[in-house]
Amino acid sequence: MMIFETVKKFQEWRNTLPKDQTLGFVPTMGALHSGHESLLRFSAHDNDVTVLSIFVNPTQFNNPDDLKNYPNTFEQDLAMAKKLGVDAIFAPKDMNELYPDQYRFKINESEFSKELCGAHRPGHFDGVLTVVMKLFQIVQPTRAYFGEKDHQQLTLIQDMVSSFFLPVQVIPCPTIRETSGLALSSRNLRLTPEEIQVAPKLYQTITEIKDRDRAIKTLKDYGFKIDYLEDRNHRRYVAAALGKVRLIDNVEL
Ligand code: PAJ
Repeated sequence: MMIFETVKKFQEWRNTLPKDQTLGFVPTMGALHSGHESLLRFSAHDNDVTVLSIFVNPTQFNNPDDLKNYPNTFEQDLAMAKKLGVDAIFAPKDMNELYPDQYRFKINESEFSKELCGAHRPGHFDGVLTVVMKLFQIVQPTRAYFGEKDHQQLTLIQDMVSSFFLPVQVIPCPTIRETSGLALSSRNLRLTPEEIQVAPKLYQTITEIKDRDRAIKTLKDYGFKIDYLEDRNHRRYVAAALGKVRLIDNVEL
């Protein structure tokens, strides 16, 4: 398994791959769990070569504490990648590697990116779309794998790909959950033992209580601080904080 920290070294390797080989790409911010693992398995199944990227992208964090506290389990991540047959990891250590322009150029979507998570995290989706665009240019994947866990992100990336005629197929992958229903997330590592007991109520409530106002009240009673709970396009989206940890989830209605 190859590990690259610079764009140049990665591109040199990319250029050695035969043109007729398919390349599957899984972009992540590390602290890998079974959700990421499932994306990597889909990619390895569908493609000749699988590339994983690990980069905690500063431009998508509107909260400096969230960035500072983002979990880092790099050695474990390497072990998981190796076990799953990942061919190469692109893991730039330095922000300048991906932002030689100091973020002077960015992708800005003007509608859906301003709603739901975008309304509560100003600039978040500009950061996500910009880094994914950069990664697509560097990695040049045939297929790229994204989780439905971040459904708004997935939708915006699909729309960006079609708007800019990017030659990549975006493959949506189902949300992986604990048996309790809690969606796996790197941020779950930061929940206290008490919060871990309450966290599954998020999924249970949005699936079991159809009435929106009652669902919101129930979550508040459990101690969640709600950012939003909205039903649209046959899907229910929720973001809520438990202590210092912000959780998101969504289900098909
Ligand atoms: P990250 O949160 O590390 O997630 C990487 C990918 O794993 C995303 O496509 C996400 O939807 C998926 N994922 C996370 N938890 C999942 C779960 N429980 N089940 C299925 N898939 C899951 O999303 C990002 O990183 C970043 O915004 C990124 C796209 C890498 C851009 O920086």
